[in-house]
Amino acid sequence: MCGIVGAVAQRNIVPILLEGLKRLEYRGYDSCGVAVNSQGLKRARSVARVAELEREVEQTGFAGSAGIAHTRWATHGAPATNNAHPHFSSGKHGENFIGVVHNGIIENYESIRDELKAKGYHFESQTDTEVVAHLVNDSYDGDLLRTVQKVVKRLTGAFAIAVFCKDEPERVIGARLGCPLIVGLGHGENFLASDAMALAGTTDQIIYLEEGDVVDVKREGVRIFDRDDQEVQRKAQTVTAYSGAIDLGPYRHYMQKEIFEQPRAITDTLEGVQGFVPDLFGQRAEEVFGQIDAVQILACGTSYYSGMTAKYWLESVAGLPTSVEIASEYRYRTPAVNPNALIVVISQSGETADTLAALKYAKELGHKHSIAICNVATSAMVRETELAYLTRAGAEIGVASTKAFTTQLTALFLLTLTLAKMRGRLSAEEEQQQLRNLRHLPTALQSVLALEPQVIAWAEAFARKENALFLGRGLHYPIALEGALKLKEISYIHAEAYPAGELKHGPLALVTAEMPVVTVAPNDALIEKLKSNMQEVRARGGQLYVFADGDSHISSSEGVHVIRMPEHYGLLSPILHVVPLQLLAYHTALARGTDVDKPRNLAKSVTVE
Ligand code: HGA
Repeated sequence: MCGIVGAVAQRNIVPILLEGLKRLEYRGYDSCGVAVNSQGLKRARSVARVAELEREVEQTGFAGSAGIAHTRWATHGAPATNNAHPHFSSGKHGENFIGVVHNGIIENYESIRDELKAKGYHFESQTDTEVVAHLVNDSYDGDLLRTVQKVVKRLTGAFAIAVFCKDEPERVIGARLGCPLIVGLGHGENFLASDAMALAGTTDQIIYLEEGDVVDVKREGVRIFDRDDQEVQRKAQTVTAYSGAIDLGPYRHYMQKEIFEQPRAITDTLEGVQGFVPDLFGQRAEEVFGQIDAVQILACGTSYYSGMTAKYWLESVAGLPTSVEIASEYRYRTPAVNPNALIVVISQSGETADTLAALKYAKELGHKHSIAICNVATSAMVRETELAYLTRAGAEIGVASTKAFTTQLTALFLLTLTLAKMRGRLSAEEEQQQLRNLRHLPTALQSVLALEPQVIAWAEAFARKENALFLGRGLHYPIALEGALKLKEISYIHAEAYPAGELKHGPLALVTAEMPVVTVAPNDALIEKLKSNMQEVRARGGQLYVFADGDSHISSSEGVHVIRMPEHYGLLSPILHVVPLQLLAYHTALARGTDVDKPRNLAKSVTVE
């Protein structure tokens, strides 16, 4: 989603701001802009890529030693130049007096806009952001820090902002509430960004601001104030995790690179795992796990599907009643609360706004225990849960999640077996067998990745379709859902997934010779049932594309195309079966010529509601 970069230095900071924006491109955006304070505020904005903005800036010889920059993913107002950030405010202090960039949503912007319009402020955009610029201008009392502290108390919603002022050329003020914002410390220069990745190569000394913080960024140092305006010290951390993440290596796209990184990502996620012990999840895990009698999973998108898969594991292996709910639904309803249910929040970034809000709501409702499954150690979600398991997928840049999903599944499997063991449902022998299976998983994944040429052959046919159905049963129904999501996200083909037994209750009406039906066919207890469902499709002329386990005796025939997977991998089979679906989506998108890493309308860390 939107990205913020800000800098105050002695040198020209425009290259740093633009480099920061490029590093944030992976989050997805529809427009971008940069502004500097150099004898007045100047800006350049574009609805094209950052590279285009850079060309524009080079041509105009734009330079300055304090500035702010932004990649926007529109929530209020179309992706258009006048809506791109930075937004400026002119008024009683003169032309272009205040400049603002903003991530998130100002919920009370309409009433503030009406008030400011009545005072004569002119609005150039349809964004909620512009009210912040005019409000700071209107409230300005000669000190930008004090003014921003006052202004943020009037704003409701979730936001991170960076603000600067024509009259205070060596200062940028940042503030966060509900959206991430970090400070980067340099030597005689300091920075702001929405994500440490933006500053990779500039500084690795990072301060993670806390909810309600306002920061005064100057060349000689930074001062941080909490929500009560008290000056506070926040510790800087050395953040090096991102170096190299942007290097594509031999791959054409980050998504392809990340699909092929999965064996490594799972190996890293399993590092140090010698058995299924509570300590893996935090010091208090043994005590917490001993008190729970159910599990409530909250997540969005792909993470929701990893949660759905975990439900099958948690109920059948650990014997724990498990509910899975989309976070944006849960946060607005009145659920019947079992305070002893463990809240499990799942998010790649750990900053997903809906999931964070659902976690907060669950705590307000009286849930006592929570755990985050997350890929970013410093994220809000990890800070706000009692326990955590960090996946070690490494930075995921492709908008369509791949390695984050399989490492989440790995973490959730560890959680399941740990709970099963504590509840006396895992023998020592089974524990050893499951550990062996986990350790062999990266190798098994390599043999699935070797199927890529066969998947490419299918992708040619899929690229000409506008619809596809995905079928799975049991543990692999969420995998069918994830396969359909991947295909729609990046190839824009309409894809739906159904539990195969549901076909006859409706979707069978869609099946014709034009409809490719992707079937996830592990050789598990449901295989015979699934074969009957496949017959139902064939009888209506549907074209089956089946990913069948090597030992499942499903072979190709007219209208039945089969790619043979390795032998059935038991409970961990979903982790293998999702990989060819990722490859199918990737190669279909490639054949259709879409922007694989930055699909239209989508963004990476979904930090707005
Ligand atoms: N509401 C602002 C910023 C949107 C945002 O943070 N997206 O991730 C706008 O629409 O410009």
